[in-house]
Amino acid sequence: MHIYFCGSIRGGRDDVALYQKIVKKCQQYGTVLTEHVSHGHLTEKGEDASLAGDKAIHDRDMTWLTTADVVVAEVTQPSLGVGYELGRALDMRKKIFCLFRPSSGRVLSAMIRGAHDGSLFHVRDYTEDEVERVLEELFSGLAKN
Ligand code: 6IA
Repeated sequence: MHIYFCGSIRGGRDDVALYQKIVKKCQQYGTVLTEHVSHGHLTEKGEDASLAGDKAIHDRDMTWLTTADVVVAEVTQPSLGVGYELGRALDMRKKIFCLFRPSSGRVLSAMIRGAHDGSLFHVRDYTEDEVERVLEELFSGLAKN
């Protein structure tokens, strides 16, 4: 299974440790195409900007998204890029799971929570200590379908 993980980069890297946990767990179920999103050395400042530039990043990510079987997004830290990826993924009729932590004190965008349809697009509230169990549930549900 090809898994496309979305997490904030230029939107802010506060949750990068959690992204690492999510990617590690997802790797038990398949290949995570976007493992780099969880890399600790990647900062929002752009020191790691690819020499090829933003267009190359965008085009490569869209190619990966096209090949993905499922999209997992941590959406607590607001990110324009993640929102864009989710819209494009929905247009591609991908199965999408958004994970949000209400304990952050943030309120999730209505354009993400309101997209929940219980079929292709899922929004799941969770706490950090249950992240692995939530992912187990999600992937076992996928296996049944
Ligand atoms: O707007 P954001 O940067 O927060 O968007 C984050 C999302 O866009 C992630 O889910 C990634 O899949 C994608 N993305 C954004 N930037 C990159 C990137 N390098 N490499 C791969 N995917 C990316 C940019 C590094 C940057 C710090 C210069």
